[in-house]
Amino acid sequence: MDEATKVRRACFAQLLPSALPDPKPAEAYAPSNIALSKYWGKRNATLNLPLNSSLSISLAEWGTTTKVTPIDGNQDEVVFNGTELDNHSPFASKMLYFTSLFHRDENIRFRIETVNSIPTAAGLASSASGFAALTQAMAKAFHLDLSNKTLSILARIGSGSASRSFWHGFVRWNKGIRLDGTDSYAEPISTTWKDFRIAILPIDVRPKSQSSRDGMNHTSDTSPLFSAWPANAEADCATIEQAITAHDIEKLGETAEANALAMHATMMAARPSLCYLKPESWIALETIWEARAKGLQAYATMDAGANVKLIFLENQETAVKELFPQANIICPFAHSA
Ligand code: 2P0
Repeated sequence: MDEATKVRRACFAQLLPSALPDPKPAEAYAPSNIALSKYWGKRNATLNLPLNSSLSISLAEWGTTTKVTPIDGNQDEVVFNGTELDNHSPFASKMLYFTSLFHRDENIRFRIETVNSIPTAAGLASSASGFAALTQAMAKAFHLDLSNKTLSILARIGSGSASRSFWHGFVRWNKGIRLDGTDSYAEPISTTWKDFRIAILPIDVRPKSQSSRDGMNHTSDTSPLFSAWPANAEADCATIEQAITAHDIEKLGETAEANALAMHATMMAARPSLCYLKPESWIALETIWEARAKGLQAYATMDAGANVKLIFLENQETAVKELFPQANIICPFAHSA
């Protein structure tokens, strides 16, 4: 067993009972999330421990449902959106590696069925909701009644952003300082903001050329601008949390947009340069900036891909739709009291 697997297994062992009962079939749903202040850079790559805290909004019914079923035979089975995958494909091998951290038993086999409710055409690949749903389904399969905090720690080991997908609404992932990561988990922010909206502008829905994991590592390893990022991002996270509590969309939007652009600046300064944004992304940004100069109150954020996401309130929805008829608008608090 390689060193990284030993370390990850030790973390799971700390949080799970030493003996697990026989698994049963189980299913779970987790929403995807968009970071308003980003996770970009790790203090520990084995456990996905971040250099800075981050803060996200969950995407309500846009997410992942995962069903795990124990099966006989000598092969696991992985199905994604109805298509049976080769177990050696990148998606299947990541899922199967993660389930093995749970059960630690060479002889247990699962069928893992993952369905994304996120329209493929929205170009929003989601390892966040995928790992969060899988973590929850595996916990249920082994009859474990784990807290969301524990689920968040376990899912983080699969993919950092998954730690934020156990709640609806706004969620903050605390970076933590411990070496074993037991203080690096997410927590919900108790503010409900009914008229808060997020829109996805699909720009390039093909798989990206470099994974976020590789892009993040390449940026922190080679970008001369990266040293300024963690403290800046930590401060943005705090400012955004204050803005949420105060329902201050201007402060929230301006800080989130600046945070995303700062993250992209660190990537562009990497050597060789990394740029996920496409000409159409820049056109969308120009359009937003021009409209904002004329009074539109909408702000942009971009992740490790070309798509642009908009942040605004319900009273700007008509104007946003006029400007971007292709926008997919999400109401993150539609179902909250
Ligand atoms: C975020 N992203 O905060 C940032 C912004 C992309 C840009 O979290 O290596 O897939 O699995 O921990 O979680 C994407 O990174 O990376 C991400 P790993 P992950 O949402």
